[in-house]
Amino acid sequence: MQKDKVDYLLYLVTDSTPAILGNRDIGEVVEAALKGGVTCVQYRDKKSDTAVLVATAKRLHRITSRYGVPLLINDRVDVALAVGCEGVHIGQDDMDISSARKLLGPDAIIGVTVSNAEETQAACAAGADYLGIGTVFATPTKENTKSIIGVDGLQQILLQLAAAGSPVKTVCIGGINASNVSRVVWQSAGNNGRALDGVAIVSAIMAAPDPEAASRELQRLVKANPEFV
Ligand code: TZP
Ligand code: MG
Repeated sequence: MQKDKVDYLLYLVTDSTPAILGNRDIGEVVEAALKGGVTCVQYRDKKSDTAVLVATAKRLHRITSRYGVPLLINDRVDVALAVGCEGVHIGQDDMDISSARKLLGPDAIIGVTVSNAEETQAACAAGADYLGIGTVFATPTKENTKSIIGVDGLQQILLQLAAAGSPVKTVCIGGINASNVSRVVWQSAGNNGRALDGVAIVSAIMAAPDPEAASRELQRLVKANPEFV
């Protein structure tokens, strides 16, 4: 999979906790979301041990590969290497970007969470392929988040990237759902700013009674936005 062809439009981040996944099967929920139009999947599981992470990631990778969609692993460069999936998503407290790049190679996708100007500058300089910008809105899915940046904070970062002429791709994350996604995409681009490449979503897809329908509706809303034309 060529990483410059990756579509970040509707980026699903998984969650295996009972509050979100319940007793459903993660593979079935992810496959339903893929049928509904998810374009990128991040396997995020903060609790399971390494054996479960590797086994689940292998299974998810078989599923995402059938849809031609990349699978990224949250935090764990070793799991991504073991599975041979398309890349990782790392936070500010995880392995640094250049070490991850050294291990994964030039073709891997490396995404980084950023919430302010300094982190954005550093992630771009270190060669991140995309940025997960947030937390936009407070969300029960990630309670210990250090910074809620709002749509204004998101727009500031997009303006910074536009001013720098950066080629890095962008998604926003945190509390995004069908009721606010259009406004977030529209407002964050501002008048002469730069548009997001996509939106990253956990609960509005993973916890939806019908993840396929939820994904289809979110994709419709994002695509209807003139910023994405
Ligand atoms: N990083 C910032 S907020 C968040 C992550 C992983 C969780 C977003 O979850 P939701 O349910 O889409 O608000
Ligand atoms: Mg992390």
